[in-house]
Amino acid sequence: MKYADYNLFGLEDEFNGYRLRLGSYTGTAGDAMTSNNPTTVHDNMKFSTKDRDQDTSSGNCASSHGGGWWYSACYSTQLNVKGSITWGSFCSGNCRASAILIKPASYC
Ligand SMILES: [Ca+2]
Repeated sequence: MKYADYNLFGLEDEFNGYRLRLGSYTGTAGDAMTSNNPTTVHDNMKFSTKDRDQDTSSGNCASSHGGGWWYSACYSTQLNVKGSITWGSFCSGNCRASAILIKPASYC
């Protein structure tokens, strides 16, 4: 079992496509959400679904890869696909389970 902890998890509003804003990473799974590769990064990407393509690909990543996520073109992590969970170099479609835990925090 491994984990990735981001000290901030924020989403912009609907007008801004529910763009993901992550803070600093600590953990053991690797920082697969904030890749320097613009085709696989997730931080600062809008949320795309099959019927609302907001990714940076010419295609539709949500249609091609099993559903909604903060795609670029397309992904290095994918936690939303049953039987095909991927996290960077840690696992490629063969992680058994994932959980996203979010704790409310106050802004200063
Ligand atoms: Ca697209």
